[in-house]
Amino acid sequence: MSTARRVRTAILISGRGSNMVALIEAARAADFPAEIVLVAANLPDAGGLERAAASGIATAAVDHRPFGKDREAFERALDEVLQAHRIELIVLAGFMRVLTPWFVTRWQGRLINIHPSLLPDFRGTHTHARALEAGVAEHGCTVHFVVPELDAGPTILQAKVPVLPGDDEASLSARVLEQEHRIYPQGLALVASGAARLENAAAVET
Ligand code: NHR
Ligand code: GAR
Repeated sequence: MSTARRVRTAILISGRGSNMVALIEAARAADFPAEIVLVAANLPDAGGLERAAASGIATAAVDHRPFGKDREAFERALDEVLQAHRIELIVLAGFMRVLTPWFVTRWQGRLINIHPSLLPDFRGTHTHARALEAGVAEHGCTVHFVVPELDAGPTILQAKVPVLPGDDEASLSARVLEQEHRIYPQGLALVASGAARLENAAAVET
């Protein structure tokens, strides 16, 4: 219903932000259950920041580098920005910093990611190269809740693509990215509307 309150959502990026653009465009619809109110990056020169600002969305850069190895100190600075914007839900879109249990527990159930593989296959980085090397017939992407263990959170949605003869990393990643842009807005809508929820998350030692 168009009168429903929209969930205040932040997108975290590190790079070009093509998924961010897909999410911003989907959230333009008045009946979309999430409102994108902030785009934040851990790299001040992330290309997506300018694109977000051009769409009239508030942006923030919290550079992780001055914090050195103190990941939690970086995350406390990021969290302050999120609190200042009264953020309720976080969407990682090509965000390349592993998050500590402190941050993930704080945002548990309100923090989602898209990963360019059919999880639980190919956790971590360089997923397309590894899928080609493994010779799989199908590859794809997964929208999942973030839990402290990397790429191990429960799946919300997946999309599959075929691996075709002659594929290289560029052709395969482009085919997957097209599906990311389709399912990430759907996944965000499921979480923002309450249709998908994180239940029985493993207890975390903090
Ligand atoms: N944090 C937790 N706790 N759990 C997840 O599932 C997370 C996460 C943070 C980011 C996205 C991600 C992915 O989809 C994500 C999921 C970065 C790395 C990584 O190794 C791994 C996974 C993901 C993002 N980052 C290096 C680091 O030291 C830096 C790599 C670089 O800068 O290029 O943080 O796969
Ligand atoms: C996307 O393919 C996303 O799945 C991937 O990075 C790309 C970001 O593109 N994420 C990861 O690999 C997380 N480790 P984008 O900036 O154009 O959305």
